[in-house]
Amino acid sequence: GLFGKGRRNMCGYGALPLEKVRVGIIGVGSRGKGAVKRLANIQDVEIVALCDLGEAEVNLSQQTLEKAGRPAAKAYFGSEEIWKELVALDLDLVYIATPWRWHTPMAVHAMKNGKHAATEVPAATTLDECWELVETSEKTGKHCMMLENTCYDFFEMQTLNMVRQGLFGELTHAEGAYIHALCHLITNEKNGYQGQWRFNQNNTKNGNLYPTHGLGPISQCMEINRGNRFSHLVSMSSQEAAFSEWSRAHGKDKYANLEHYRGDMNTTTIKCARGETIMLQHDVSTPRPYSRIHLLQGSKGVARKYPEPRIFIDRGGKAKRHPWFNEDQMKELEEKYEHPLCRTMGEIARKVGGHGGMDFIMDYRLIYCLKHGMSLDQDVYDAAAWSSIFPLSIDSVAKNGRTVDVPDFTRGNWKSNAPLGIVNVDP
Ligand code: A2G
Repeated sequence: GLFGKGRRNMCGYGALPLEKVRVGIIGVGSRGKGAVKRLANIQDVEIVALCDLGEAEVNLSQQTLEKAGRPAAKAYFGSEEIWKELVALDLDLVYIATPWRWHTPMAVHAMKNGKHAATEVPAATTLDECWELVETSEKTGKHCMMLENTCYDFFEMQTLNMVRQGLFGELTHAEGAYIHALCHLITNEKNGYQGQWRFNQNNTKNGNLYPTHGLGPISQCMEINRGNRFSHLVSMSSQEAAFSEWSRAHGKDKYANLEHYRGDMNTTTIKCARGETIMLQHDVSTPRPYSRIHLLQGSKGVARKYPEPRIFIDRGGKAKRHPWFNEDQMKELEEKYEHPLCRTMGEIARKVGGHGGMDFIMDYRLIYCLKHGMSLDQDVYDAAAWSSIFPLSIDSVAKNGRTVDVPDFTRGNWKSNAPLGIVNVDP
């Protein structure tokens, strides 16, 4: 309900149920075109309109709709402002997969025009944007979900389930990351990020520029904004080396001598109100295997996803050593604790795809919650808190690693907000 003049608590908030969810998608490039395919595979979704700067991108997604036996969507392309025409249509949801700097302006505009908003990660890149999302969602009563797909990956969902059933005891520490060698994409001037926007971000900002893939699932386990919150953080970046070396080795010397390019590895330590610590890393330069780490440590055990999923739980007894569980024990745990949503949706999710299925589970669940007038698994406070590490880490790095406070975007409601609904879903 309302908790102040024109202000609702959006945590646990359910909007009016919908029979069909009419969607407009802004941005159908490398990320958005997959969303078109996934949403076309979900019942009671109507893809009303598509928008992109490029006509070719829109046409490609029209073909996707045709292949799925869906009617053609209204098409918008050709100018930087044309997305506003899409937002003006009769829609329930605006789905945003554009470069970072557009996420907040588009989500805010959508909500102000009476639509729910779902945006790619990060939802915001400044604290002002974080607050703007929160205030707009509260004032309009429209949902604003950040599309953090990693929250719906199979091991993340299983460990969330296990955390809630107390298997790891009391959580004390977690580690997450976005470690992904992206030099080839960041320096690709033709088929990389439109106008090289990701290079421009990395060339002007030093901190954790992509905090949410690692942080989202951990935050759900630690009940951030629902009994817990981020309190403060410290952040440091290493020197830059891998990006310039890679560029030199690949004949791209113009990227090899940049003065302000982000340091390779950023490490941020976040302290939570209940006491837990979170170690969060970002590195999109170094040639090393992909990792989001996803380590959860409690008083009774530990789980860690990368390089391969491992779990250990202390079951008492006299053991002095604590070896990772073997394959049989891992299988047993999976059978017992696989998240119900993965159990029912896993097969079709793997078939439709999107990072192995998690993207589909995310979209399916978003539509399900909207249809049933339920609160979303990721609300505007999560979008704000998880994204805020972007500007806050930059701030701490610039101050030689000094402590920076994380704002309480719930304005105190984190103390009484109910736990996350996804833990006991009945899909
Ligand atoms: O690489 C992956 O697909 C990322 N997603 C995505 O966020 C983006 O950075 C992309 C490169 O453009 C995950 O790692 C889940």
